Formats: sequence, C-alpha cells, structure tokens
Amino acid sequence: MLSEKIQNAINLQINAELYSSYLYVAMAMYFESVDMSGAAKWMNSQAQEELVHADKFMHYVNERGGRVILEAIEKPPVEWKSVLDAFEAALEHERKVSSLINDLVTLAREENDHMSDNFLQWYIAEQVEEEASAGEVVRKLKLIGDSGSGRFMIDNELGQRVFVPAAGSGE
Ligand code: OFO
Repeated sequence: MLSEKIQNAINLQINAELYSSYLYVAMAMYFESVDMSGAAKWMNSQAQEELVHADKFMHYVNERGGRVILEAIEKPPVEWKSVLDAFEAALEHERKVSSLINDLVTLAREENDHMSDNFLQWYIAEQVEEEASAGEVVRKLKLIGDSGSGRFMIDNELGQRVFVPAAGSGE
C-alpha cells in the first residue's frame, strides 16, 4: 500500500507528465506553423512518450492500492521565438522533470518505500536519455545557425523519428 505522501507526490508527477505531453504537442503545432514538419513529427513522438510516462505512473499507483487523482493541466505557451528557442525550452523542461524525479526518489527513501524507489529508477534512466536527446538537437540547431540548407537537413533528420515505446513502459 502506498503512503498518502507518496501517492500525492506521484499524482503531482502524473500531472507533470501530462503537462509535458501537452507542452510538446504545443511545440509540434508551432513547428508546423513555421513549416518544420520534421521537427513537428519529432516533437509529436516526444509527446506520445510523455503519455507513456504518465500511464506507467498511473498503473503503478493502482497496482499499489492507491488512487489516481487527475488535476487540471496547465495551458502551455503557443509561440516560441525560433525552433532553437523551442528546443532549448524543451531541454530546460526536461531538466526540471529530472529534478522532480530526483525529489520523488528522495521522498521514497525518506518513507522507506523500497518498491517506489525501485520503480522510480526506470525514470531516472529515462531522464538521462530525455535530456541527451533534446540537448543533441539544441547543439545541432546552434551549429547550423541561420543556414537555410542546414535547417532543411535537420528538419529531414528530425522527421525520421518514429515513436517506439521504451522497453518496460506501459506496465
Ligand atoms: Fe520527458 O520525461 Fe517525462 O516528463
């Protein structure tokens, strides 16, 4: 059985994951508005991953005899200054999520909840990838600068991304 403290904290994290998805859909729509359909596809895949993150937490709460409580999801921004600006915001957001996951692990340890601690390790590993993949796009976008052909090429590359649920997700 989950303690109320852990249950409440995970419910907040479910909201954060759903917001991540909402934010990335908003970014994908911005990319479409500036004719970057590859970047939009990349970000839509990211948005789907976030739904998997939320879903995995929801299943866990239920498995441990807790109750999922869904709160309102905050409205994401509509516009960014540039594609680079949006990806930098995505990277910043992932860093924030990593810190939230770290706090959850700390709480699980304080509560002596080894099951939650073990469960959360999947997210710890996932955040390493999440930060790395957003960071890689930021670096590439900085390299191409204002180059139109560079922008065309990176959009093509980003458009290759296909959503594949990570191993162990959706349990
Ligand atoms: Fe992007 O990792 Fe979940 O929120």
